[in-house]
Amino acid sequence: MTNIDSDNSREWAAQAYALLKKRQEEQKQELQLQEEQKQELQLQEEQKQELIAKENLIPAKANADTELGEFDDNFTWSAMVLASQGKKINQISIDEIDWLTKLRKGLEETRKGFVTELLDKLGDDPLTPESLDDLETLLIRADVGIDSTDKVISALRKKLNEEVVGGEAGIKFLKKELKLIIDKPIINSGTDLLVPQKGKLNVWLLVGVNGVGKTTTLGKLAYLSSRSNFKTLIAAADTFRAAAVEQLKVWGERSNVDVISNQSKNADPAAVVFDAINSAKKRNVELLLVDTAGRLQTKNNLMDELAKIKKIIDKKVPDAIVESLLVLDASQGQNGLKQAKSFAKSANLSGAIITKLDGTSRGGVSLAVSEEVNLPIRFIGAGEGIKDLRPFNSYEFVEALLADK
Ligand SMILES: Nc1nc2c(ncn2[C@@H]2O[C@H](COP(=O)(O)OP(=O)(O)OP(=O)(O)O)[C@@H](O)[C@H]2O)c(=O)[nH]1
Ligand SMILES: [Mg+2]
Repeated sequence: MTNIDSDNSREWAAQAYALLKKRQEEQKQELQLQEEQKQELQLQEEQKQELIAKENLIPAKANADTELGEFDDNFTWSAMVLASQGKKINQISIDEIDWLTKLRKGLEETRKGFVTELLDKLGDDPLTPESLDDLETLLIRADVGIDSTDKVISALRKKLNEEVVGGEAGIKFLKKELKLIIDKPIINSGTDLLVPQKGKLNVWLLVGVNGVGKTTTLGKLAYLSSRSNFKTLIAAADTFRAAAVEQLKVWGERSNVDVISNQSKNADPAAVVFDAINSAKKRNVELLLVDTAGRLQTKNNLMDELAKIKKIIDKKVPDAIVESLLVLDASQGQNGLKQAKSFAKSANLSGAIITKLDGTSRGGVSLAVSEEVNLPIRFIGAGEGIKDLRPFNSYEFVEALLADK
């Protein structure tokens, strides 16, 4: 682990675990109490035969839907990553631990492909020009991309010419270089974290080829957004695929967000967006999430359609804050990178969302997207569940990518 002494960190993690355990016990007790009160009330209701809906009297459920897992290596690693970012013990949540554990597990395949081999090769010995050649091959194999790999290897070579670099220091330096690559487009964009601006209409278009995870990602974003108290609305502008609207409605229900759609066959996507903007204005919506088609008759159609949607937005709400987010499936590796390049040329993108980081060995493609397409990564998805998407954090990503177990 970086920055912190490992004995202290274990102790820190153990304290954090104990605290979360206590919190969870308290939540459970609270739930139990609620349950008992509920039962008692129910009884009274039955006795009095009054028609009072019990949900009006008792909150539906306490917020304890994520279970604290074991105090294991995953917990310790996740807690240490949070600690080294300056988090205090009483500031961490089970959700954060849960996500970091997922991220680390998700990147396991990518890591196996290169870190494990790299660590085996490096051992505790200082880096040599030969080990750099090995590293180069491993980075390319992990889909990091030629440009990013060149950058990292040249930086390491330069360092090696100046001083002796031990194995551990080499990994530390590698992490720093990889983080620099990912951070560059984020810094250039002027925004660390993509968050809707309060009190304004923000429109986020989710674009990308078919099957990459646009609709699923939109569902997860709707959940994140409504849970963070942004007034949220969904526009079902993928009118090409038959089941797209139904799929979105399910996500809308899960996250308690309305979906604006047009059921008629071959409805015009731009017209759906038109209706959605009208609704958004009426309801003072802060975030309008727009699902778009991944496949039309031809690729040109797809780009034309996106251009049309953008034109409608610019015309109807010129001061809305518009984000065009390219959704990329990490498991597609270099193919995904090609798609990103072709979309970037015609679709005027402002960011990327990387999905399906769980179970792929190609998580390295995130670096290629940053370096070669110059897009800030805004969110990452590592699973099909509603909570399996998080704002992108380059430190956590690189730590998970190079975690040493
Ligand atoms: N394992 C995993 N599966 C995911 C993730 N994101 C999406 N999927 C799955 O990928 C499949 C395609 O997802 P969709 O959201 O329908 O993709 P889409 O881009 O909207 O597809 P089209 O509408 O056909 O263009 C679904 O089975 C999702 O459950 C992820 O982060 N991890
Ligand atoms: Mg879809």
